[in-house]
Amino acid sequence: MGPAALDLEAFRVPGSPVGDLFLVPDYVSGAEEETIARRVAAQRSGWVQLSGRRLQNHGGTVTAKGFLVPAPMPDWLAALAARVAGDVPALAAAGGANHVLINAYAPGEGIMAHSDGPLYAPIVSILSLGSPCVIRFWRKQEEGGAAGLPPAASLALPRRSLLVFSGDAYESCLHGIEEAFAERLDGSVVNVSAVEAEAVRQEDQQQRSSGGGGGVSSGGGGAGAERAEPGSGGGGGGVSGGGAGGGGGGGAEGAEPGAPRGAPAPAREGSGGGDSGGGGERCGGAAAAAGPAGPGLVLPRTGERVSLTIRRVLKVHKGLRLPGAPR
Ligand SMILES: O=C(O)CCC(=O)C(=O)O
Repeated sequence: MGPAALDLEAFRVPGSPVGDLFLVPDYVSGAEEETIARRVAAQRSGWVQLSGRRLQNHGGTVTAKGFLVPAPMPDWLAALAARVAGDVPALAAAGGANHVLINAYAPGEGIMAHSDGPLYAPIVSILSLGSPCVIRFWRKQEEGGAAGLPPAASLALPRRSLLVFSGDAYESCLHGIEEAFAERLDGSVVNVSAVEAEAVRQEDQQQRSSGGGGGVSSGGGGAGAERAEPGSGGGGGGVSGGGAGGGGGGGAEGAEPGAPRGAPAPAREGSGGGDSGGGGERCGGAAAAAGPAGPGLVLPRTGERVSLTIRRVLKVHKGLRLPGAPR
């Protein structure tokens, strides 16, 4: 018998101004993390270099009209996607996962604010490996022009955790990750305790870097100390998209020129075929208290972060499929 199904509801993030966020710490073990990371790295031909991150697309490509032309995933990835779908009832109810994007972010890289849009079932599962980071959610604005508003909520993502979001977070917000070497654990971060052990005070970091004391070791990762400048580290500076790359597969992101630092530019994602799902709208924090939570508490990126975004593309092409693709 396999492991008992997860009670996802038990992992709903409490006290968040953005609803329908779930975070499962240690979703995979350290050994599993290593194995997955090795397998991801072995897919050498699969990487597409984007501005600000590397990307692999699995499960098929998406046509201009938003249909998935299915292609087989590596067995290990199909098994992982099936496991996640088994643990996420809304994903299972949508028919299971049929698409995975793998993003790799070096320290200092990120992904602009975007929404995933109607291409997908409105439920996202993201497995984080390698390094912690902070994902930020901005409320979509009815009208543009709210550039620079703080996030409505932010969530620290420990490595090996599974983030699931739907409902309010999916429908009403954009999400993004700042291009930061060390992330500000400001007042918008609703779960600082999840990464407390890895967080460091900015003054410590400054002291160490100015004293030539070398890196701040964090979470066993031995991260180089990077100075966080409050209010900086924004991802607005052109994490540009060009889609999921590799022939599509969901994820067209486009930077908004001139977006301020500190708030990634809004973008559209979703179809490769142009539907925005509300992406591209300016996103501002309704209830955000984005001032610093403590004196300069920051979360260093301890190395490359690899994330696996596991989703369901809703429309699957009936006629076209690549050999070996699942039905
Ligand atoms: O890397 C992440 O955690 C976010 C990825 C993401 O937003 C996406 O694949 O659409």
